[in-house]
Amino acid sequence: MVDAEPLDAVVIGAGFAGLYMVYRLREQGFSVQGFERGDGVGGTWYWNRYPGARCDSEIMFYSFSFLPDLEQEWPLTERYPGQPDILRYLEEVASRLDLRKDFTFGAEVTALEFDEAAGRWTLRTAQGHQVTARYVVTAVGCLSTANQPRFPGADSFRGLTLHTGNWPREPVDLAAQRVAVIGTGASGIQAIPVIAERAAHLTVFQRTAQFTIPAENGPLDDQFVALWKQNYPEWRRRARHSPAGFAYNPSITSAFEVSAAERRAAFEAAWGAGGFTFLSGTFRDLALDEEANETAADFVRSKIDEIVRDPEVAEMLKPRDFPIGTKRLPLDTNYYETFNRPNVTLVDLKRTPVEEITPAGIRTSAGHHDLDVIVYATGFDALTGPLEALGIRGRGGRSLRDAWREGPRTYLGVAVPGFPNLFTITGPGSPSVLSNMPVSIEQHVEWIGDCLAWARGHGAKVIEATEQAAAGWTDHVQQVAGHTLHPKAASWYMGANIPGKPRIFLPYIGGVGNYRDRCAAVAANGYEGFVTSGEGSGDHGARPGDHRAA
Ligand code: N01
Repeated sequence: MVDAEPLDAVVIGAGFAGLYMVYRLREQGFSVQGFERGDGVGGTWYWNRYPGARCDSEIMFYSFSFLPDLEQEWPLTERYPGQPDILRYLEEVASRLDLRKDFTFGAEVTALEFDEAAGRWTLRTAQGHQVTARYVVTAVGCLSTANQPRFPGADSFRGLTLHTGNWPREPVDLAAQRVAVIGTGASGIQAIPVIAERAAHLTVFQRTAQFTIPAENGPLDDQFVALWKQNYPEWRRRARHSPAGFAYNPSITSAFEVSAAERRAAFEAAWGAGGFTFLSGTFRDLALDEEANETAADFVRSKIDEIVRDPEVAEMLKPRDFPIGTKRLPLDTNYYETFNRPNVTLVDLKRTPVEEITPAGIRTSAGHHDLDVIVYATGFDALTGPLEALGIRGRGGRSLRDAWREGPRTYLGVAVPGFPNLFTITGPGSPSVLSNMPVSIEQHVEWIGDCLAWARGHGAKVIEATEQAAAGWTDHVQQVAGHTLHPKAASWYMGANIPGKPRIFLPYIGGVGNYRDRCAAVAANGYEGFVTSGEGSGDHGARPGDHRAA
């Protein structure tokens, strides 16, 4: 399966990002081929099929803006779309744009090597494909490499072992099963209430209690949908220039500008309304000031007391280790309520850690739990994991893993010095996971498409971010994060969930709108921070002392 004719570009991944990138490049007249390890399109929504999987972005914002017909035709059924709906949406996009013919499915990229003399990449897959291309664009998602803890004895378990991020395509029947869920992040919090309704017994193994806010999911009113669709262009415009890719106005009031009673009323109203506006829509300083943050955290803890009948269980569920919002705030449907069910047990792993997994279940320091199914809801090696797994080798054969040993260094989260002609959609150092993903993905795809067209127009064989630009951007990403409470949490944003991973704040928290302006300015200044080389490029932007092979 060796492709002799070099391509202009390869795109890795067939989720929101990969589908749009392939379409965009094809429309721009580039020869492009997509590679996807799954057997179909969908990306995140292909792999995360666990019970209760649903998007925490409201459906009105969770779609492409560049398909106005589909935007009008697609039914906006419930407030938060479920995994099957989103997968159907992406399948429809792929059909309408005739994209499947441009992808190779079931193809896991294991090596990407840059040939400095030719200025091209060679891509290889585990299934034996090999192609060369001028450009590589990664569209591998930020949360696609599962974090699978290795407990002693794990392989001896005789029952079924599952991971939320890699759920089987065929239905899993949990009825009458004794199920364990390990992990209480956004995935566990979505899955636990649904599994509890199906399973004979559910044991939740919690290491760190998490804050969660009601989603208040439900059907959308016809009139609301009609009005929304009428005004779609304006909603989209606002989302693009907002802090997080939603068209809502953040609060401008400090938590301490109001009385304690008014504060409580504001939290109560936001809790009742459901969704992320609990933080951004109530008070402006919750992400910045510890005391202000504590007022919101206290409110959620008081809600746990109201909801959970057993005071001992309520106490175990109360988060106390980190400021609210510094680990991604999950949205839930009946999460705390689930612990009132007679068939649900909560185990605090900090008090009674897992000692081993046995053929029949899990043994903690307090005793053995007999189980038929173990569900790992233990998250991902976020942002860097999916990129490092591609086996990327840039200039001098240096691996990306090695280049990022101290943490990722990127320019705008989209390019990496030493890895020319490689572009990363929603890479580390971009708003990515702190934003509504389709908004950030569209911005990156369009920016990368324009950049490649510009490079082609300038006859460049190679375009590469400079060390200086990447160092400046990486510092800026850390500085902005340092103004918030985020670095205080041992979160996956900080790489803290993966043993040995450097502690560095991975996404860019400066806001989607600001980031977009910054990227636009870089483009307007002739792709400032990049150097090009090759026939006809006039070694555009090359700095003195820059002796790179063309
Ligand atoms: O993963 P997580 P997730 N032993 O890393 C625990 C997105 N998402 O899949 O906190 C025992 O948040 C870990 O404990 P601790 C969203 O961005 C989006 O839930 O590290 N426990 C934690 O409780 C989200 O943030 C949607 O102490 C272990 C849990 O496992 C991101 O995906 C829906 C452990 C992991 O939580 C990741 O969420 C779902 C161990 N060895 C997810 N290792 C949407 O709405 C880890 N844990 C679109």
